[in-house]
Amino acid sequence: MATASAFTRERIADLAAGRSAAVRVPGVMPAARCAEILHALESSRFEAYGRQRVHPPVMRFGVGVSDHRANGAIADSYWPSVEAGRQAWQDLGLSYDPFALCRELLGADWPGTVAVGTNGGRELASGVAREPNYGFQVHFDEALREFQGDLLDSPLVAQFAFNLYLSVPKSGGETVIWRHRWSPADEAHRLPQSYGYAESVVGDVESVEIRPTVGEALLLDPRNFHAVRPSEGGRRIALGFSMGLSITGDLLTWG
Ligand SMILES: O=C(O)CCC(=O)C(=O)O
Ligand SMILES: [Fe+2]
Repeated sequence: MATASAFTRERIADLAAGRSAAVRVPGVMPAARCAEILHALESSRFEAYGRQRVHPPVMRFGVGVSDHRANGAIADSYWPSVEAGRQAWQDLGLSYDPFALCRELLGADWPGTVAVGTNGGRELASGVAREPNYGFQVHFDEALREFQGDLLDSPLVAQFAFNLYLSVPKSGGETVIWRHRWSPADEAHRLPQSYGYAESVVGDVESVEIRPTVGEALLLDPRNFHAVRPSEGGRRIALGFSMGLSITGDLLTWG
């Protein structure tokens, strides 16, 4: 786990190569801007992720492809909701696109471009605001396992998860990352019908616990099992999206 003052190409390369588990960049988004985005979101209606799969419930504003997966492919229902999500973000009335700002931060030092990924030429969603007040179960994220073939038009060689914290609770809300990647035996620890695993799946392997601060960005290797602890005393709201390193050398995002 590294703390840096910016997303340098070395930090991103370290993550892609599996040399580090996460990079945190505190204060990368000015507090006033976080407050502005948060203010716009606070009066908006968040929706729950699919409640069967995601329990305890996690609220989100915007669209995630994980809720639109059918037989290892993107379900048809995804595309109209990408459009609706885009409209909902526009209706917030901000004079900028918060996800475009995040992509700029990520691309400041990267030799290739940072762009929203496409599938069949269509742009995927650019991201969500997530509110896991009851936490996230221990889980991993890996498009190569969740989808058959390539999720994006350009194949990926590494995957990252990006979070930018707009609001953090008084206590709790820590992100925990374990030095453990999925193997078939882990399925014995799977929670029924859930995206998550019992904590026994990680045993006593090395872990890092991160207590996010407002304006901080965290880029992690989501192949490592990770979790978010329940929050107390305040909302935990973060901008989030997935990102891949494509074979072209570009960074491609999706929500
Ligand atoms: O909210 C966080 O800190 C991490 C959420 C998460 O599971 C992810 O970004 O993949
Ligand atoms: Fe995750």
